[in-house]
Amino acid sequence: RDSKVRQNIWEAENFINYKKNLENVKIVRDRLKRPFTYAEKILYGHLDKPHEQDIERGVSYLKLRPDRVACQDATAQMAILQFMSAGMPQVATPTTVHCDHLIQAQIGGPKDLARAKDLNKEVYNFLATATAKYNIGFWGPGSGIIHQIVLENYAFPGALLIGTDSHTPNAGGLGQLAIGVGGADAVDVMADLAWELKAPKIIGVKLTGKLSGWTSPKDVILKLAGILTVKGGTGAIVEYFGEGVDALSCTGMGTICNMGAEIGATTSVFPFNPSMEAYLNKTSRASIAEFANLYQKDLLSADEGAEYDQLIEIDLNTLEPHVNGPFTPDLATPISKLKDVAVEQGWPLEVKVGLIGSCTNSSYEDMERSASIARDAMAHGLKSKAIYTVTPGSEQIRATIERDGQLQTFLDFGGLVLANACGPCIGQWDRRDIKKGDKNTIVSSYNRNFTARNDSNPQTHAFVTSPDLVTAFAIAGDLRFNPLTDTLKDKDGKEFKLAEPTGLGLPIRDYDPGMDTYQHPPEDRASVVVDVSPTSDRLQLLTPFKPWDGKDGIDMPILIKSLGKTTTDHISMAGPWLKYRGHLQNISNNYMIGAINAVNGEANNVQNLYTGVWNGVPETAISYRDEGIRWVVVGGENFGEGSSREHAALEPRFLGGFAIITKSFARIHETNLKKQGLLPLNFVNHDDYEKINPTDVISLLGLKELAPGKNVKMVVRPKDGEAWETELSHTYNNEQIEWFKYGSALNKMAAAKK
Ligand code: MIC
Ligand code: SF4
Repeated sequence: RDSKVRQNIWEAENFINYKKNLENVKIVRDRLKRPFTYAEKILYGHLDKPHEQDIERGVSYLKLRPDRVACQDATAQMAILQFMSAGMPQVATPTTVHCDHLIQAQIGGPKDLARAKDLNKEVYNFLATATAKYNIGFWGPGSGIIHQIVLENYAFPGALLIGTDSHTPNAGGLGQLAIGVGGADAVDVMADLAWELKAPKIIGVKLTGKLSGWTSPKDVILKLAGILTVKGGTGAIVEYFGEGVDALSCTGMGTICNMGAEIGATTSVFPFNPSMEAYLNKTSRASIAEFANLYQKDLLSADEGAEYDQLIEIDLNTLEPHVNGPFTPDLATPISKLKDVAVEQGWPLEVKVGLIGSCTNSSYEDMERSASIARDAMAHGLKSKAIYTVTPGSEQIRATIERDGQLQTFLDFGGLVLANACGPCIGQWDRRDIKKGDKNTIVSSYNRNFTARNDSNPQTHAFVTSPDLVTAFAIAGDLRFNPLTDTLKDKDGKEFKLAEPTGLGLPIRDYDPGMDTYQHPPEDRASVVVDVSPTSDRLQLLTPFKPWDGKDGIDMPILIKSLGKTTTDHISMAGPWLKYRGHLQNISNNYMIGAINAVNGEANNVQNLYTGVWNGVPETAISYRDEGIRWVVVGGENFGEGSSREHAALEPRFLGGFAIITKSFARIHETNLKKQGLLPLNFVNHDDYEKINPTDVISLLGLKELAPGKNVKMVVRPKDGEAWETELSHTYNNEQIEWFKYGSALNKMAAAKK
């Protein structure tokens, strides 16, 4: 148990710290004297100060020391720009950057990749040089999607990882606690500060029975999303256990953890088990598996009698395949009901496009199962009726399925193999089969399906489900098709039923690594020059925000009162805007353009309170800012749900916003707002949201006395009529209040260094 085992095959200097982790757990156990869940062991094992840390689930802020940081290209730009302002020679915690979000799907893998390399040259060059300079591992375009690469290379049981992407929890499939954060949080850890997380509650999900037939791991999380809804996991870690766990593949567990992001969970995790061992062995990490086995009982699983804050049981024997959507990932419909519901709801019945792969579902097992369905259809003379796209999660998966034949099957089936990248999942999709505004249905094996996400068409009804079902729908071309009960007609008009999908969890031979896409930081880093052109429209160095002037916010206009769901895709749209992720000024022109104005039910059309002029949201914000007028935003429930993109917080700060007042926030977005020096506040009384008119002005009083647990006084002054007063709550602790006072967390960090 004392051996030195490397964390991965890429970094010779980083070792696994089980011994230290276990010592920490013992310290905390002596203090709390109770059994721990697995997630708690990982958290407490990574405490900065286990002796003195306050620990109350759902209450205390934990100070943690993560093992590593991972960033994807769309968020890494801003993270690295912030890290550069911190003025450190290199990162203090092992970090990698992954190029996956900026590749647009158009005509197929190799050509799309070449096009992306050309279009994004400046950004890739910035990331390649900055990573080299600051001692960060760099996975270039074509290497694959961050979460797949992390699972294949960096994740290990018992580790704590933070990643600047909300689907970082994918690595929970390998027993790691992997948490999505904003870039500013990542910068703290890169700069050797402890990372802060509100001690999560733990939701236990007990799996019994065994999956079979058309049901797959994805259905566990689709079902759970239906039970818990998009905010049911807020402030909690979902920890799986029970005998049903052992029959799942490691990548299947990854899928379940990945989409835990859609229920707002801090992360999701499975205890170390034989499937993880098998996966580690197959991915050249047998020594880690062996080492983990030595710690399985005391560190890498829950204690007997561990208590959960909430308990849910799912019986895999009776679990049906599910299809979730449209427009929200928690609208879960079991396949047996889908036909009726779809007709009743008037969802377009023709399936136009089936998309498999993405970070959620692109394992060898997923590919093999879908290929088995495609082969069966082709044996009956059928091909895909719908457009069918395949997104391998990594170059390793692509190369392996090319070698083993599944890729050829997809091509024969009529499929289009896209680059190893996010592609249509994040709106990087040059879709041409329909016109913008046409009502239509697409079905994917992805995780998210917010309005307009994939193709910028608000009329696209996007459903998420398993790759198996996507493939079946693509063959039938109809959303009413239930492969468990319905027949298809073969080429001679004879009826037949598709055979149940089959497939190995892992390839028989070792994975084929494919092309070499990894750049290790060089020995001589001092001489590396990082270029940011002052005239670039894609990259812009950051200027520190001004500190708080010590004054209350008085009579501030409401930039927009947003109606209904306000996700990060509404606040800072992706797709075409991804190209400005390194340029704060340019990307700010998309602020809230997808949000619906409560006044007129329209997107991106708000009225300037003082001039009466109707204009876009960013334009109106800029006109307030340039007049020196601070403004607020009013919003509803789970505001900022979805992505980790901190642009959704940087933009309102850059545009002169002061406070964001909502019924509730999604975790990452709330932290991002605090870090950038905005005030995220919540209505104590949810009815106040209704009471506020967008033409009212808002005062926030007593901010000098802002303190943990103490509500903020808000006075609302309507245009005509009496002013009224109410209270807003917040989740600030003392240190975070400093971020507000300094103008941002980064300003605070810079001040501390002086
Ligand atoms: C997403 O799935 O929405 C993204 C794009 O991966 C985001 C990150 C981003 O906006 O850059 C996420 O999930 O955090
Ligand atoms: Fe990329 Fe989609 Fe995964 Fe986000 S959810 S990392 S956009 S594949």
